[in-house]
Order: sequence, then C-alpha cells, then structure tokens
Amino acid sequence: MCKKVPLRGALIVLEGCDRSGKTTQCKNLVKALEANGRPAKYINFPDRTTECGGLINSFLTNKKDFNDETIHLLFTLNRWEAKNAMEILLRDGVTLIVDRYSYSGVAFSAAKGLDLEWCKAPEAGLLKPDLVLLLTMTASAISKRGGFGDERYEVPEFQQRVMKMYDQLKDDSYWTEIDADKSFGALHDELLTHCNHAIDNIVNEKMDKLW
Ligand code: FDM
Ligand code: MG
Repeated sequence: MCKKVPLRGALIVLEGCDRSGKTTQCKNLVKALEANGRPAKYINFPDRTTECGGLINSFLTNKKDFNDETIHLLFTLNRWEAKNAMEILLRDGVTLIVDRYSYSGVAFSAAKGLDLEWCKAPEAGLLKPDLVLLLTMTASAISKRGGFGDERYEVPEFQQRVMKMYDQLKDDSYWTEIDADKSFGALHDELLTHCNHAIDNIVNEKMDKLW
C-alpha cells in the first residue's frame, strides 16, 4: 500500500518551563520521525548562532544588559529572521520540531510585567504552528528535578509565573497540554503520537499566521 505524501511539513512547537526535558525530547522526536521516513528538523529559539542571537546570548549569560522591551524585541527579531527558511523547509515537506517559539517570547516577557498584548503585537504575522505541545510540571516536580543553571530566568519562582502566562496564551484548537512528570520513554511515546497525528492531518498547503 502506498503511503499518502503530506501536503507539507508540520510546524510543531514544544513549550514549557526549563528542566521539563524539552530540548532532549525535541531531538529524539526528530530522530524517531526520520527513522519512520518522515523528514524532520530540530529548530530552537533563541537561535544563538545569528548576530541577533549573539546579543540574546550575552543577555542571558549576564554579559550584557537590555531593558525589558529591548530584549523582548530582540527575541522576536530572532524569529522573524528565521521565518523564510522555516517556510521553505515546510513547503519541501520537512516537519519542524521547534524548541520554544513566540509563546515563550510572550510568556517570559509578560511574567516580568510587560503588557501581554504589547508583547504579542510584534509576533503577529509569524508562521502559526499546526500543534503546540505544552509540557507542564507542578512546582514540586520542578523542584525535585533541580539543576537550574545560572542563566537569567533560571529561578523556580519565575518559572512558575511563566507557566501561569502560558495559561493565558493557550488555545485549545491547536494546543495540547502534557504532564512531563513521567519517564523519558513514556513522555517520548506520548509526544510522538501527537506529532504523527499532526503530520497526518495537514489539510492546508498554506500556513496560517499568528495570532
Ligand atoms: N526566552 C526564550 C525568552 O525570554 N523569550 C523568547 O522569545 C525565547 C524563545 O530564554 F529562559 C527565554 C526562555 C529561557 C531562555 O532559552 C533561554 P533556552 O531554551 O533555555 O535556550
Ligand atoms: Mg534554558
């Protein structure tokens, strides 16, 4: 039996607080999809390899200071500069597994006190994901994992505020919340099922836009 070729790749975003295992899960999802003959690529934001990403890295590692608005806009710019390349890959049938996206941008900045709508505005027009997988963990599960680094924002109390902001952003029409407090393998299997479902259910060749 011949397998139906999807119209395009799926744009799948993983969101959640630090220490939820997002990055390793994203990379393993790409491996699993590719092993099943589904082209996939790992993308992460911030992308620290660009000039703009270098400024963001200096900020996160406390080597440079920017006010809240400026760093917010740098994170956004870092997504705009990736947009065309992402669109080309999706059109070529490559599924993108994205480690953080505009939702991190808005949730982290709003958790610092910036107005939520102000934070959302410059993200408008970026590619809208087909699926957002939000990894959730309770405060006690987070503290059990420990191992926060010394970058800015890697503080349990702040991460809790960020999780509350995700609640204001989530949209049940394309978000799925997943409890990340389980074994790596069990979480991987659950995430992979959702990714395969999203790829199988692409109906529009054209991408939608945020918001
Ligand atoms: N972060 C990430 C933001 O504040 N805004 C954004 O737009 C993005 C993409 O940067 F604390 C924060 C989230 C995190 C930090 O991210 C670095 P990684 O995933 O730990 O590299
Ligand atoms: Mg981090």
